[in-house]
Amino acid sequence: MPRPFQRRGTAVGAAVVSATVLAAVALVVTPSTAYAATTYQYRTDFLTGTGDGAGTDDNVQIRLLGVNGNTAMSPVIDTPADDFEQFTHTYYNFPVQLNHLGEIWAIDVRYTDDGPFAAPEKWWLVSVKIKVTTSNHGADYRVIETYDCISNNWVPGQTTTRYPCDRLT
Ligand SMILES: [Ca+2]
Ligand SMILES: [Ca+2]
Repeated sequence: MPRPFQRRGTAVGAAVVSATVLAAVALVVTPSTAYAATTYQYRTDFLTGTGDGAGTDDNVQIRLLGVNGNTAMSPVIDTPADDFEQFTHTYYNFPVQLNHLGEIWAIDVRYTDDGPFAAPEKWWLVSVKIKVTTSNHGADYRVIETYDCISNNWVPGQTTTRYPCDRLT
């Protein structure tokens, strides 16, 4: 008499286990299929001045300061083009990131010689425009904020200069 009773008990136990396994699988699957975090990309647009000698081949780096956080200082900006030439735009896009910086209130621009034996150059920066976009794995790309950070002057060399930014949109 005890044997059939034990078998039934085992069967009930197995059913409980498989229900637990299913529940665990559901817990793992649900968040990953529902995962769709918004990502942000910060795109900068440097405008170099129109005057003689406004352009430079020296090293330019930038970081963004937001009310909720800052980016790291960028690498030296060097696109395939001759960057930061007279009356041209130079673009640098920060890597796509998960955290939103909040309202951007300033930028730090680092401007240094491109080598220990290179003659220091001058560089006239008109402004840096910033465009913030969302890109939910490419599906919801849109511009959510734009800023203008104005210099309208020579950028001091061998140092980092902070420029305030105005939100445009
Ligand atoms: Ca250049
Ligand atoms: Ca270049």
